[in-house]
Amino acid sequence: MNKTSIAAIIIIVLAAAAGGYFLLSGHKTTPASTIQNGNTGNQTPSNNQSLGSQMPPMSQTPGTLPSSSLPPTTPPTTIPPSTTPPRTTPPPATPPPAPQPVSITIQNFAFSPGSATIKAGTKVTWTNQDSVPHQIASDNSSAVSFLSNPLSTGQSFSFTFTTSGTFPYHCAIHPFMTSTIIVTQ
Ligand SMILES: [Cu+2]
Repeated sequence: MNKTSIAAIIIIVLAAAAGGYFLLSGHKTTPASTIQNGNTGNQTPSNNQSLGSQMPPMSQTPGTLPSSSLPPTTPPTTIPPSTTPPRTTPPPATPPPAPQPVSITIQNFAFSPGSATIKAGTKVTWTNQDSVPHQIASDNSSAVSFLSNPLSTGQSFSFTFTTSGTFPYHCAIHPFMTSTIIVTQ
């Protein structure tokens, strides 16, 4: 009788303790989970759905417009290659304006050569080889005027003829010394 009663009491106590523990734990967890799910769960989904349905169209339309407008701006990268061709054309222009200079010797009271035909842009240099001074001067009828200082032996005077025409000149010290420069294009 004693053993069975003690065993029964132990079982009852254990069962009651276990049942109360489960009931307490169950009451604490179930209400908390239902309240939290009910309050927060019902509000957040509705807000997320309403916001979510509005956001996608907003993000798609602005996204598509910039992406379509950006591609046209990239093509200009093909323009740089066009700058290379013009560089090849300038070189031919430089060679023409370099005619060979012409030298005229003053010797025995005469110009040698007596007359010279040159291209426009040619520089003419007179050099006095006489023991007496000479002075190069353009005639008054010449379209271009030039006048040197009196040239001692070995001294030179240069003048560049840029325009076409016939330009007579003489020695200012010895007017009988005459000659002509003919300039062609
Ligand atoms: Cu002279």
